[in-house]
Amino acid sequence: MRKATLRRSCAALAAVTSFALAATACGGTTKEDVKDGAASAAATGKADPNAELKKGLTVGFLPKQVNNPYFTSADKGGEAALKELGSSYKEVGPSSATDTSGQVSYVNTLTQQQVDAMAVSAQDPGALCTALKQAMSNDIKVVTYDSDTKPECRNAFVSQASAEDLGRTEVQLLAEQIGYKGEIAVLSAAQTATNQNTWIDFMKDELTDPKYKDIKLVKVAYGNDDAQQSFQQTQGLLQEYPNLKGIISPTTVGIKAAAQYLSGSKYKGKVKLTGLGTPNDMRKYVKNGTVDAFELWDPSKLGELAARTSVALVSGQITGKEGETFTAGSMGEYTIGKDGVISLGKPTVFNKDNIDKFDF
Ligand code: RAM
Repeated sequence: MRKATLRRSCAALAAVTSFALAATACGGTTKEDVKDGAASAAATGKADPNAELKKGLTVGFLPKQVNNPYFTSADKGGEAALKELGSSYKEVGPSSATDTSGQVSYVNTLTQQQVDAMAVSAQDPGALCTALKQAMSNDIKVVTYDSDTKPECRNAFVSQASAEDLGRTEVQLLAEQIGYKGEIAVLSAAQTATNQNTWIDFMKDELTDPKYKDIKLVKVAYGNDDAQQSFQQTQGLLQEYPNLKGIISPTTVGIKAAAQYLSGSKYKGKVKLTGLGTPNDMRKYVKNGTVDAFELWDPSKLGELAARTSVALVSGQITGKEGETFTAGSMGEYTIGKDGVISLGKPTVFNKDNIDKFDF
């Protein structure tokens, strides 16, 4: 049987039976490219930094939500990098950021299709674990980007920035804007989102510093990365807390909807808003005085780094262990940190002075 046929029949077997059974029946030869660096890394469990980067791979991107402009931009970065590296890109994913079972099905689909690697932004830290472990046991490299799962359920996590920095700086930005006094609220994405929940934990910790003693976090609301729900949640916050002085929205969908609500209301410029948004979404609200400053990283660079990490893993240059290094093309050298985390870098703070320099 030719290897390509073997791959297909094993994938078909995996589709109708359990993955464990399929892997056994296929004698562990479900992938044809057991050679070069990847083979030596698999055999020794050690990274080979000099292994040649493989071409002709397929990397599947599975964002939290396909119709979210943030992920469109991130995944385009991944697509361009894969093209440059001579590999193929595909994107699958749910249209709602709260469709966790949909995400699980997409992981299984990518596994059945025997992609070489998948880059996943997890809607929930635990829900995808079993499916991701099955993917890894089928010799598929799993990278999370943007929003992580548990460390044992993936090979590496490509993080947008230090979660601690993001959580703390958002509180610092808002505290300055409201003069360190008053009630504040958070408008988040989905209640289960790993990335937002990690940032919110750091925000709460930052708020325990005595310099914020006159600031009170009154509520964390969830707009589920849905424009309409986020808009309504903002409206609800202001009805429930008429003395609210500020909102932090650590989601590009949430901050845009909150800005839209505030800019058309009597609260414009009075209730301060910061968080994570794209300069293109937020430009008009910065120019019309609704928003002073907010932050973000370049999503396309995040997608590019996820793609380059996936190819480096499949090629055996890295295995995901702390201390390993690799060169991510023109992005330069990256070192894998604790728990397999690779950090993109520092976010940018945008305000009226610099926002026109950015186009994403
Ligand atoms: C939304 C998503 C994404 C998050 C950004 C900031 O697009 O929730 O996961 O990283 O906002």
